[in-house]
Amino acid sequence: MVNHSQAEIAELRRQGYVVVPQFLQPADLPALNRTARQQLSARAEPLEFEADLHYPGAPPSRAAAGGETVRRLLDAHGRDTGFARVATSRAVGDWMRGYFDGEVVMSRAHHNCLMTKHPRYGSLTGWHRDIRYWSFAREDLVSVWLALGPETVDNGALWFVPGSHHMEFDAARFDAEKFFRADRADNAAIIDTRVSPRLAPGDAVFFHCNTLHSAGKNSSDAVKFSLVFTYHAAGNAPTPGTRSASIAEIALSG
Ligand SMILES: O=C(O)CCC(=O)C(=O)O
Repeated sequence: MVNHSQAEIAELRRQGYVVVPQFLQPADLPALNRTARQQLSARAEPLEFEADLHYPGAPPSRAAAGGETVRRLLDAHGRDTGFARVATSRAVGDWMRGYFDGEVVMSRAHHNCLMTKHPRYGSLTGWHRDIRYWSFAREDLVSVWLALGPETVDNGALWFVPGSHHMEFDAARFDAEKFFRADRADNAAIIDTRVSPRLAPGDAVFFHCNTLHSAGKNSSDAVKFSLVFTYHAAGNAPTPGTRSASIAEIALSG
């Protein structure tokens, strides 16, 4: 019989992403949600603001209406022991060791955050590959996105292009910020194949660093909260001198 996570890993290899329903323990969800809301209302540092990224729909500056809207509560691992427990849990470690076929390390150089998407001032995120955030010997990192509440097209859920992690594109297909140019007909044909999986509270989506993805605006009246962490094989080193190598990584014990 195929073990559950082996089938999920095969799906990730094929599609570039896979949804794992009820990956978080239901008993852990209330505390994770409580902490998420407490930390957001305390505006506990370090924070990233929508206004600083200038994505479509974001307030133009910190001084503008909605300018103090938080996008990411950074360093989720460092900010709360409950978040850290999830990031380094046996369930995540086993899944990632299964994918990488060996020892696994968590990067703290990007993601490692509590992602929020606010009604009204939350921006939409254009099509991109997360590898733009990192520099590693091999482009082989996997993120886990953990929904603390429901995620649908209406509240700004992720969209993915299935199979796009296997596609090869020259640099002209991306803009200066490494967003995949939706204004090109060849790119638009690829984007047309997008899907947005609905996530229930506690569901996870695992996705490869080369999978094209985007996310819409939140047109509901509630903030959406998700925990996001990224992993790579212990033998896949960050490039010295880059942001990826700038902060000590966390080895996941087996
Ligand atoms: O929730 C979003 O707007 C998308 C976030 C995303 O794709 C990313 O951080 O790489």
